[in-house]
Parts: sequence; structure tokens; C-alpha cells
Amino acid sequence: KRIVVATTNQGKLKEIEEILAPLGLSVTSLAAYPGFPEIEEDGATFKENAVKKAQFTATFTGEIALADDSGLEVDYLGGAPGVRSARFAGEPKNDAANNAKLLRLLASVPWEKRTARFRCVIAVATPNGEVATAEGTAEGYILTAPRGTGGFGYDPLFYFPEYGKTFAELPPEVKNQVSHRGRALAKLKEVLATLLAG
Ligand code: ITT
Repeated sequence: KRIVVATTNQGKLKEIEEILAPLGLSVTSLAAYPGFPEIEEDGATFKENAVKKAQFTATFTGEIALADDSGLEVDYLGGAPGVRSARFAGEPKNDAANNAKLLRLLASVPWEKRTARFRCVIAVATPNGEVATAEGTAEGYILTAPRGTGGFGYDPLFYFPEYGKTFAELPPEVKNQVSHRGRALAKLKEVLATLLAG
């Protein structure tokens, strides 16, 4: 059975492939569909954006599609960057610029007020219009300087207290077990198995 992962983010794609590996699916990505248009992420919520990306991709490709919309919510910033996480520092998307902006905005903020969480909504859609979603979160703190080289995006700044490490310092399989993405996908595994059996 085949599934298309509707993302242009290589970091996400790698993690989703690793998490889905035990299901024995044939996972393709948008790279297999030349001419695939850019989908505007204009939703107010992660869920709206995830559903939009999954439904469009299922319709365009005629395959079951899985999309991930995710981001970082920083309490001191009232939940920003949130759905705007990928473009926090403007166009084009730039992880280094996003991280620099986050450090700047939190420069004088004490440790106990640097709480944050990653949130991820995964949507799975079929070409005939079925859709299922699940959400996962991971709670942590924003450091004052980056640590670690793994993962992607805000990972070097995201300290995960349960392991005393940033997400960029965790081995990939450990991040995948505890991350917002890992948790959302774990919730969807049964739905996925059912859809793919049909
Ligand atoms: P697609 O829409 O093509 O999937 P994108 O990068 O634009 O790619 P989003 O709109 O969902 O995806 O933005 C998610 C951003 O949130 C991403 O660019 C990172 O900056 C951040 N993010 C999400 N999950 C993360 C993780 O596990 N570790 C670090 N940063 C993450």
C-alpha cells in the first residue's frame, strides 16, 4: 500500500518515514510529483492547514496522503510563532533566522518564563474525501543558546526536561518517541492501518 507524505520539509519527511517504517508502507514524497504546486498555508489553526495540505495532495495525486502542520508555541510570546513558525523571521523560510529572532525576543526573559511547546497535527486524506486527524504536543523550555546538531528547525533551542537535553541532542529514535510528531502519528496508526487495509 502506498502513501504520499505531503511535505517539502526534509526534516519532517525523514522523521515521518522513520516513524511509519514499522507499518511496511511504500512512502513517496512530493518529489515524486513534478509540477506539484505550492499550497498556501492560510489556515488559523494547525488542523486547518494539515487538512488542507492532505486533501489537496490526495486529490492531486490520487493516492492516500499524509500531511503535517506543526510549530512552536512560546508562552511568553502569547503562543507565537505558532502556525507561523516556518516563516517567523519572514520569507523565505529560514531556520537560522527564525532561531535568531526567537533568542532576541526572549533575551531578558528568565528561565521559569521560557516555557514552550511543540504542537503537531497530522492529517490523512483519501482521494474520495475521507479525512482523519490527530494532534500531539511536547512541553519544554527555550534555551538562551543552541545545543546539539540533530533534528531541524527550533530543535537546538528546545530543552526537553524529561531527558535533560534539547531535541537536537536526542538520538532520532528517541526524539521520535517523545516528540509532538511521534505522539500525533502514534494516535493515527490504527486509523492508518484501517484506511490502508481498505
Ligand atoms: P510543509 O508545509 O511543506 O510540511 P513547513 O516547514 O512549511 O513544511 P509548517 O508550516 O508545518 O511546515 O512549519 C513547521 C515549522 O515549525 C518548521 O519549519 C519548524 O520551524 C517548526 N517545527 C515543527 N516541528 C519541528 C520539530 O520537530 N523540530 C523543530 N522545529 C519544528
